[in-house]
Amino acid sequence: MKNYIDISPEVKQALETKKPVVALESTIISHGMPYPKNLETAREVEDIIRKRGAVPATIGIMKGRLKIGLTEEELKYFATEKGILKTSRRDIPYITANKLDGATTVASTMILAGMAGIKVFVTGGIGGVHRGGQNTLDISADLMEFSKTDMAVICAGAKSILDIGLTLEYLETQGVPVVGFGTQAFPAFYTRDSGFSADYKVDDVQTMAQIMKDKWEMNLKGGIVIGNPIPKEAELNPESINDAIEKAVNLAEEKGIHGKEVTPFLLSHLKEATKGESLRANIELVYNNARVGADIAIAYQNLE
Ligand code: PSU
Ligand code: MN
Repeated sequence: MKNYIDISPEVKQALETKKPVVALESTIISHGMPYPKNLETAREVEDIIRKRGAVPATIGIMKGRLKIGLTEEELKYFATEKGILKTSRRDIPYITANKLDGATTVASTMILAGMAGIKVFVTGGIGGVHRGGQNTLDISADLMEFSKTDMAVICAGAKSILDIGLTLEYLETQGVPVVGFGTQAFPAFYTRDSGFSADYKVDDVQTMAQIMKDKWEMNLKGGIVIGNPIPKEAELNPESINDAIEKAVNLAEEKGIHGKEVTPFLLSHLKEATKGESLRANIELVYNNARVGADIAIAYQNLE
């Protein structure tokens, strides 16, 4: 495995000295946000994590090498370079074999972070069952990954571009705990309450860390979805954002957009439709997840 992985000096030292490390994905940089906001956000997220006392490890694939921890220059590369492939589990071996660049999704970031021994991962939102997924079988590989890879994933829930009810059903079937951090409601990314309930409400990072430790010590394999709602002051108006989402989903269907293009199309369309409001909300919720994720990583490391 070592033959494939490059761990940055900062992350390597942290892992060796048992400091808390927080993984970050690169699809959100290359395919989730436009330049230069993507780069600013990626840097700021890393800084937030460092300031709280943990070490960030942004993950991606460069020229076929699995990178755990990116330099400033490498972050910029992911933020600006065209032709970086959106990489989920299925794509990894093709990309390494052909020495290509890949931005990692939630699924593939979980895999690569897991290879490096990281247990906590901060993102914006997870993929899920797309609307109409019972017919199209468009179910993000993120969900399957939660049944396979041991990782606590702090997110702001799942966007209502998805069918959140079916997403939660799928996670239940796969045996994946879905926790609301400080809330019983499963959050809906731009808004604090999806109308669906998380399995459990957990109010503090110590309890969260104990759940992680117990799950993995008992060899109950897999990930944990930690839904951390967007801060109140950054939340979008549920009616207007859901209306915009409805229109975006219909447009994607009309245009025949499918497969891995769907999520990036919807995100960029929503940004236009909301005059940038959706992007602002997206950035704020990621910062909020970085704060909570760093604290969970620290609490977990203290238990170990
Ligand atoms: N949610 C966001 N921004 C993103 C994504 C999700 O708010 O950029 C990305 C994540 O990388 C996630 C992926 O893993 O979209 C899911 O894509 P798909 O539905 O094609 O599996
Ligand atoms: Mn899909």
